[in-house]
Amino acid sequence: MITRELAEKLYRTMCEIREFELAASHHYKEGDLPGFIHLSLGQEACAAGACATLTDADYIASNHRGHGHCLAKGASPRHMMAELFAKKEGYGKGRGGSMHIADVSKGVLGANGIVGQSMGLGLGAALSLQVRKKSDCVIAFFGEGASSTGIAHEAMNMAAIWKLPIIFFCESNRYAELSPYSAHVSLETIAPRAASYGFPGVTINGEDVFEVHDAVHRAAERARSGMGPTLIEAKASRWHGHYEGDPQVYKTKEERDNPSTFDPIAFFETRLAGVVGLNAKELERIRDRAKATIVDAVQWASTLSEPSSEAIYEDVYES
Ligand SMILES: Cc1ncc(C[n+]2csc(CCOP(=O)(O)OP(=O)(O)O)c2C)c(N)n1
Ligand SMILES: [Mg+2]
Repeated sequence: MITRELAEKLYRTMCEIREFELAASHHYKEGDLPGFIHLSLGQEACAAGACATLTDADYIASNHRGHGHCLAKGASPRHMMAELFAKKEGYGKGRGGSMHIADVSKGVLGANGIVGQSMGLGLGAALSLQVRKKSDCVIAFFGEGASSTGIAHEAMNMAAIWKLPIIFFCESNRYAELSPYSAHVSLETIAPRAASYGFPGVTINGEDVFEVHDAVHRAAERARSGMGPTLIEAKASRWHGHYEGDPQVYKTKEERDNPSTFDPIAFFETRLAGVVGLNAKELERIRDRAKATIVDAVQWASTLSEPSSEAIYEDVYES
């Protein structure tokens, strides 16, 4: 059941993710952010809807396209932006960058540059919850490309055998790196793969934040009550290239020129807001606050200092 309060939260989170990603894109083009960044523009409803079902005691394991997951799970926009700007106050002290953001106090176990590893990491966290007899659960976020890796199948098999409290959340965003879905997946949907391990798999509209919330809420209840994993495949759309700066020559010109044909935020504004009685003025107020939060994060991050070169030897284990 989506209350008005929950709908406001879902919308605010989607707007914060959108503003964060637009700001990151802008500052990347300006040359302010070192390294690679992968943006989740167009996929905001997945992170917002899924994480709104969780508490701080639940965990998420994220992938290389993880800004939205971390924000939605409660990581600080300031400290995330500081990490992207490679500043000392960033989550990784400015040395990890976009793909290595973690905040254990919020249950964010880490973004991850190794495709598929969010599933292994999430599996370990779920086993730990089971051993400690907790009723919390884990979401492992991954892409449809990652769904064909060896670790994906090992993790799903083990989670099924041990009935671990984990939700395998696949953001099926039409591409894996530069390859379209049909070039690397033989099925029309990923969800039926769950059947081969004996647990439920569902395909949902990842652009409808209410639908995402509903599916993950059910899966979380199943996980918390000891019934084991669920695979959720959310069909979504990756607006930008694989990484910022990707010329996207593998997309049609039409797709490149109109990336926002499917817009989960516009869908919320035109179709979902009315269901819970949110009007245009209220939406504008929430959007403005989200924007102000990200403007503040960028301003804060850009004034901080970089780590010293000696800091590269800190936090390194010696044998
Ligand atoms: C183990 C491993 N193999 C290959 C890569 C290179 N790589 C980075 S992202 C990516 C595609 C991932 O596609 P998908 O899982 O659909 O996620 P998306 O980028 O679409 O969010 C690949 C092959 C990697 N980082 N790690
Ligand atoms: Mg993909």
